Amino acid sequence: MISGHTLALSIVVAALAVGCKEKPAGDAAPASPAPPGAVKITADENGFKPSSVSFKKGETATLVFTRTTDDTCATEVVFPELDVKKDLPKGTAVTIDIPTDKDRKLTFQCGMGMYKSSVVIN
Ligand SMILES: [Cu+2]
Repeated sequence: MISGHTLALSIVVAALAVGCKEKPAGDAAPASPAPPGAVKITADENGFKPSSVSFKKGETATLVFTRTTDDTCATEVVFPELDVKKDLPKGTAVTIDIPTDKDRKLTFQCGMGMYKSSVVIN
């Protein structure tokens, strides 16, 4: 199940890789310090890493995204269920607070809907 998903994703990534770099390289800004308890997520040529994060219901949950390469489609991160979309400038930590008021699984992905990843709250 996981391998099938990964394979399908790889094909999509390969097919779109050429047309996926829409932004020029910017100067890397210094990363701001992450709040305590935050989970760091790297956006690189393989997508988001880790691709699955879990938080306890009711606890403060923060994700800190940092893009480390220009060779990726993940120049922004989108949380469709939260209606959140943030640019990920290379080398800059971008903090997103995750609501943990109820059990659920949230998806996050790049702007084109590839690199699907998840946050589980339970
Ligand atoms: Cu993409």
